[in-house]
Amino acid sequence: MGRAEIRRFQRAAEEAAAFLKPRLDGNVHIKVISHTDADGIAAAAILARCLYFYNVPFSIIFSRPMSSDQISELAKEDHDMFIFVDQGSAQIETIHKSILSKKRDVLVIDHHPGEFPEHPNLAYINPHTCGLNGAKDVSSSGAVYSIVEQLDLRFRSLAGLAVVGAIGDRQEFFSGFTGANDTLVKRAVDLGLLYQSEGLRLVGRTLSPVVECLRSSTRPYIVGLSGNLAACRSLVDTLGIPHSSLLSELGFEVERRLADGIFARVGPLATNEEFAHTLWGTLYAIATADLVGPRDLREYAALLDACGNLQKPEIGFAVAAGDQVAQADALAILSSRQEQMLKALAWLVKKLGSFKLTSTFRYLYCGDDIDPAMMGEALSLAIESGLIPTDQPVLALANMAGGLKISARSTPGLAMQGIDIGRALAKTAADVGGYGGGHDVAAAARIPRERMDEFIAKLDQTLSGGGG
Ligand SMILES: [Mn+2]
Repeated sequence: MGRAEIRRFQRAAEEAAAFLKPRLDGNVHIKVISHTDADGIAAAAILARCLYFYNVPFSIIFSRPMSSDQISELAKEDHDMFIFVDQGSAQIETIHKSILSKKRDVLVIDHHPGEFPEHPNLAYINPHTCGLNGAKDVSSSGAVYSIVEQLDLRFRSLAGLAVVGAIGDRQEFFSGFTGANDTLVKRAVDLGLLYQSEGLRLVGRTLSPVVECLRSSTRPYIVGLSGNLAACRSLVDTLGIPHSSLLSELGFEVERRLADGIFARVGPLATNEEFAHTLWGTLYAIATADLVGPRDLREYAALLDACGNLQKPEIGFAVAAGDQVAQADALAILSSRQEQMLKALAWLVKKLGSFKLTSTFRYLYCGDDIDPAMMGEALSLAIESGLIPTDQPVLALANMAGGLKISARSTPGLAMQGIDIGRALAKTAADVGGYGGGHDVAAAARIPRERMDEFIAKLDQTLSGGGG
């Protein structure tokens, strides 16, 4: 992966912009369909800022990737153009049948794999057609940004949101960004739109007093401090840090001392690479007044993610689109999401000894003790906090209405060894009368509850027979 792929992606953005531009004259009514997660919300906000600027009549809806039925319903609505964001590539057949067949225009701005047919009313941008990896190199917010930047340089001030989406989709790695994300971040820093520094990467560093910032931390979850106000107070007191200060105001030296204090507190975890990199590293802050919302990009991503997860994507969208008034609501949503996650992680920490080990993966049966909708994220956070070893894929299983929900997490390192947890889960779930799928490092499935033991045995077989 190198310059040639980035240039191809750039050209795809130019072509998509050329398709979009004549349709921004105010006479084309546009329907935007985006995804209910941080990336989808950030991407929709970048697009909306562009559409507002040109006075384009438009409406937006947030949804999980739409089913065929939903797209057929959508096609009955009277719009001249449909823009699918953070979805659409995998649904192109239905889009073809129900929208393109009516000679309506479609633009697909996505980073998921799919199909890319030619059609006079269709344009798309997708890293997969450019030799880039859609799971790592760029997300849909970066793709939208690449298009609007072609239309007018003023939209460059939205670069921070493009990176927020990438962070939301976990496209920032310990070594930094890759592909189109890397290019985008470096340029935004050069242009003075983003400020890059080093420090404690805690959500809340620019939002809440330091004691509260530590207490509410779920990324990483700091055993002994997260959820424990008294312990956080005592640590901060020991270091002589005023309770009311923001982490972002402490200055590098004090922040470093606090980090050392945290490392001293967590014992053996201090030498855990996942934990260390999740706690301390590169920070990106928005350096332009054109964006409303938290200054720190990781905080911004957490805010949008919380709004999506608590079924209030429109609140996060309002903030990202520039609505100052929506900010208080969004922050309240972020804090209730953090409290939920603190509880889920506290429970998981108590259960660390209950994980079972097969020859190829680790798993925990959670029964009714955890909300299945939070289980996948709780697993990701526990891994990033160094609580669960990642020498093998990790699964959690929980009861849900009508069956068993399974969340699985793996690592890029295991994926490089050929382990594709998404494929393995899809195959094994189907074998026991369920369904599932996802990426090589994150996947989910649903199966009949009574076939759990069979599923575990079959998945072990699948994974030992060549990695799915
Ligand atoms: Mn995405």
